[in-house]
Amino acid sequence: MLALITGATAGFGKATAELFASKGWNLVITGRRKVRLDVMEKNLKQNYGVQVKTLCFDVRKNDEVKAAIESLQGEWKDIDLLVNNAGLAVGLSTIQEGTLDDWERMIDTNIKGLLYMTRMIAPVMVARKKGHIINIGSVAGKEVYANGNVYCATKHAVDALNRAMRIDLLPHGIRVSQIAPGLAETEFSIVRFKGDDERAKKVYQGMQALTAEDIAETIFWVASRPAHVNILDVVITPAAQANSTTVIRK
Ligand code: NDP
Ligand code: 8X3
Repeated sequence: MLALITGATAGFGKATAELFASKGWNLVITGRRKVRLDVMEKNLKQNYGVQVKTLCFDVRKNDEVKAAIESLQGEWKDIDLLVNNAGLAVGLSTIQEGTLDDWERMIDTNIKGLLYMTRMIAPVMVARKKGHIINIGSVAGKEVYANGNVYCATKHAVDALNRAMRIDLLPHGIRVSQIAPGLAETEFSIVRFKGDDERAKKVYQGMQALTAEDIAETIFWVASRPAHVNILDVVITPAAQANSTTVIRK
């Protein structure tokens, strides 16, 4: 089995690559940080004896997405599972004070990047009459929270696209699923707060956040259901979180 995971250089994507490799899946891992991809390729091959290909590109740039996916030849084209994971939040501010560049980064990555990837890979799955697309949404795609405006909007778009893809791909035997996590400690908040580690740590203070491995296990569970089962949507939060705004902290 072959999985392509976007955003595999950190957080959920990295943990998912590790778990799938440990289960014997061959992988195409992608991201912008080439050194990290190269190190992962070497380690995954060495530790699990699986085949790994790296593709270094920016999901916001459709010409890069196209060139990267078109570079896959032979068996590498036959992707059984696409994990649309690459994404980010940038900034946390009111709509009247938001930074346009932050908004564009989120819209271009979380919505357009996911679409560019899907547009390249879904037709191959349709031709093969099989495949599975797992989209990484968020609790931010189920509700909105103060100052989360544009990030929440992008994840609501993922939520809508997940359901829309399910309808469009249904006649072609392709499964479509969303995982919608709550608070998970990865590089997510460091990116959101532009490298401010202290502010990032405070997001998870006094509570036990989800780990990247928790999400990887969920993705693996969804991907490994019997062929007649499709999991449409999984909302997963820490035990200490009820929704985006209700969190118990010690
Ligand atoms: P991380 O910051 O740890 O990882 C994000 C990954 O996305 C990195 O591998 C990064 O790779 C990649 N990425 C970001 N922008 C681009 C781009 N333009 N082109 C290619 N790759 C890109 O965050 P998480 O693992 O936490 O986030 C993964 C997904 O989960 C995101 O979609 C996020 O919105 C979602 N999510 C996160 C939650 C959390 O609390 N952590 C909760 C709910 C959802 P590189 O920088 O090398 O390009
Ligand atoms: C990430 C979870 O609550 O920080 O999507 O938006 S949250």
